[in-house]
Amino acid sequence: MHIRRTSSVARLRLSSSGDGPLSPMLQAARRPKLEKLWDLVDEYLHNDTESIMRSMADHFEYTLARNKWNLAPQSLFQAAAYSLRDRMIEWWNDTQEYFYDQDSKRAYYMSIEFLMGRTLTNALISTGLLSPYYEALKEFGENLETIADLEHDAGLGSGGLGRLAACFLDSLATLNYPAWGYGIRYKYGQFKQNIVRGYQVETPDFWLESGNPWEIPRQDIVYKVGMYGSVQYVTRSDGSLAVKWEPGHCVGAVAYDTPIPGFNTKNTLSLRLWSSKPLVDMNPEELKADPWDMLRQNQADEEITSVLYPKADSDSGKELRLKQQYFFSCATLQDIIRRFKKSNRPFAEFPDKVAIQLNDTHPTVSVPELMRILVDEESLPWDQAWAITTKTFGFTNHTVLPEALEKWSVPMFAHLLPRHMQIVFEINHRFLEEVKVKFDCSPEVISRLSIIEESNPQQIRMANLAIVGSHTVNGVARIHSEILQQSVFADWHRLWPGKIINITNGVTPRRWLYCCNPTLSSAVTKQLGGNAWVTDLSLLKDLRSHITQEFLRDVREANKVAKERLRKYVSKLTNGAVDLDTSSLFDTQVKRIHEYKRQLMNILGVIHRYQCLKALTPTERSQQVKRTHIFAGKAAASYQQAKAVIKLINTVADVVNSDPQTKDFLTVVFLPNYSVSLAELIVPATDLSEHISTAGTEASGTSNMKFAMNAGLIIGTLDGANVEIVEACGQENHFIFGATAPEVDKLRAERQSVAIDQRLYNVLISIERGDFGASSNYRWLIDPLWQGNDYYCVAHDFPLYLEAQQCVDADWRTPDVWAHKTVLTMFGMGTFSSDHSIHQYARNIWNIKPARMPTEHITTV
Ligand code: F58
Repeated sequence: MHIRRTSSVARLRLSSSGDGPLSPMLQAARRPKLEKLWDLVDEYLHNDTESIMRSMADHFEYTLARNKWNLAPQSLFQAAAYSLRDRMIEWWNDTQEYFYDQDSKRAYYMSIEFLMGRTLTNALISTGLLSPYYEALKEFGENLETIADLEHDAGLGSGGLGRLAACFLDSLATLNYPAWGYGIRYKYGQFKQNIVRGYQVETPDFWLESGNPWEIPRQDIVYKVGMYGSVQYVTRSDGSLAVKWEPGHCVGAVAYDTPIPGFNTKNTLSLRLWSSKPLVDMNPEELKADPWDMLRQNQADEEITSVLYPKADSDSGKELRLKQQYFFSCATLQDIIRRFKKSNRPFAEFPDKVAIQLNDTHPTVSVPELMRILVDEESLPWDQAWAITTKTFGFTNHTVLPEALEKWSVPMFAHLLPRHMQIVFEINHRFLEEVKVKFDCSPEVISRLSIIEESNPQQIRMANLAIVGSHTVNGVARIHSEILQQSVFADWHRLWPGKIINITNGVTPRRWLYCCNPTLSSAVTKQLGGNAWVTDLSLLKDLRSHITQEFLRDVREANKVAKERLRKYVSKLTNGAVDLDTSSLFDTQVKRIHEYKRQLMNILGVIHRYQCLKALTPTERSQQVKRTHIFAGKAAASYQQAKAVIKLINTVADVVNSDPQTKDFLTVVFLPNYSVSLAELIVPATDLSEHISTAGTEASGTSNMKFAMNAGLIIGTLDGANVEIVEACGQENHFIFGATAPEVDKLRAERQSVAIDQRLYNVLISIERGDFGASSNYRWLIDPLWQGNDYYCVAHDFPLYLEAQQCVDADWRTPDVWAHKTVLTMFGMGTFSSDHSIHQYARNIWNIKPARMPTEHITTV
């Protein structure tokens, strides 16, 4: 079979950087010369097993320069990745040309984090090339799963916010929306977590160690990013005064593109990540300086994109973070504007062609940056520039924790970005004037609304800037958006009713069900008579009314297969020391370690269970539900309380797993270095997952969705997306407990001291006694409980949590009841696909339409 492109696509192939055609003049100049080249480029690569083997062999020899004597273990993975990338590039180029041709409005998703995980298996499944690659590797005597395991996770994020961005890209591509992801190409991702004698020890995660075959460096796409310097006033030819920022130093932002394939569509999007590099010729005055100083400066420039979240405990660390944010915003806006300008439209039409989403406040300096470009460089009047800016940006909030709302000190900001500081003051001044005129606000309200906090030194409240600078603000689950409206951003909600909306998060069913749980997926496909559910998860609800015995059996079987896979992983990890009992109930809590997520309550509950088991006779013990408690998650390096929780979990694991009286009934494991690929292993193997944050603190949570989609039950509080999940799947199918958000508010307001339940008392005493090593390790955790200084309401919710766990045990003892609940849960998850969320962003915030590339231009010769 021979496949060719038609001339219409061939014409579009003339682009230089893949995201827009060359000017007609350049086209005319180049076309005759390169005719033969275009003829060859017009032909798509073939996808039969033999052609794939050929391309892998070519990459093996020519790209990687390998031969039979220097076969690195990674090389087959890399050869497979490069050959697949070739195929994705063809569709990526065509997609960009198609969007350009259609003159589509594009959405730009700006995120400081993208937690992509591994790419190979997902991309093979999306492109429909799994089977020929499987065969090709088999012909080479290799197994696809083994090869896929060699890929290093791209862990450019720390949690839900970054993983959400990755799920959204998958949905945007799958749903054929014209969109781009923009972020930073950190050299080091989130640190690697090692557990040494129970403690978390961080080492750098140099994820690029063996190269990154997915990315395409665009050394020709480099933008100049200025910083420091001063502001000059110049007179224009018409006599008006213009402001000009003269940066004191400039660095370069180089683009690295990663193709993002859609599932079952040829549309392929791009994630563009920026890397910093020195720009010596842009800083001529520095040329005179000492060469060693210049070298140090160059290194400092390269360091801007070195690590995700540089330590912010010093002024220089804080400045580096702000530098990252500005660097990212400045390069992204230049790129977006360059693309917009190709259409020769006036700037007034910018918001008709461009929607930019600020994923949390990290890219918010984009607001004054766009104003600077429009006012200072494009000479637009302020009001027009402001109208364009506010029609362009949307802002997503991901937290209600006051300590997580970003602020930058005015002196530091003004030093790094003097012109932006002026612009922020001007935005604030005009905004507050408008508020005073239009609304009858008290001085207290005005001071809360102000972008500038009048502290010493003054601070810029980035959330306030993002709200003022955007047309729509959204929370990420219903309860979270209500809290934003009624409490965190209540003043704004009164000022601009309707501006704060909700779009509940979702997760991609491609990665989080279809790819990570093939056995369960096959069962669903069999039941529905096809795999349309992979792109339309709402089809699952049709299955709720006729649950067959066969399906229940299939679900149990899938769970068994996944548990066995996890058992093998843990056994290998622990050199055979821990052999999980796959017939036990797998109870899992995997997420960032944070006080509000209350891993502490979970492990205290485990200690209570251990104490109960110890108090029983051997016969009584043998009648108890066998359990495996699985934990994973990283603690921020400077977060003492979270690190103490990790130490406690590991020590409890040591004690419990080696106690001959209990070890057959209770196992505890802490799996180090939680990552996307580890989650893919854990999620399908879990019977019960814990989402037990203090009500009103977790914005949404997304792992709750992953577990439920994989037919796992939830023990949880009425917090974040749990509320909507149990509403959709039936509260009776889950184990909901604890104070509600209003009750938590009340507890805190009344400063009620909660009496310590006898069971909690026994657990705390046992920790004090040193049953789990020196109690001094855990002072951070237990003293606040003894002292009634229990902000996250652990003591209040503990007894309720234990009761909920008893209900879990009761249901587990009746396997039919349990199985029904798991299936009803899975079938209720239709609206928690990120596809559902993305459709809402597209309709309610971005106003963009799908643009699916027609595939008729592929002709078979
Ligand atoms: C998370 N936020 C929320 N922040 O905690 C979670 O409820 C939500 O489901 C998810 O966003 C997606 O909306 C989150 O991951 C961060 O990682 C912060 C980044 C900046 C430093 C502090 C953590």
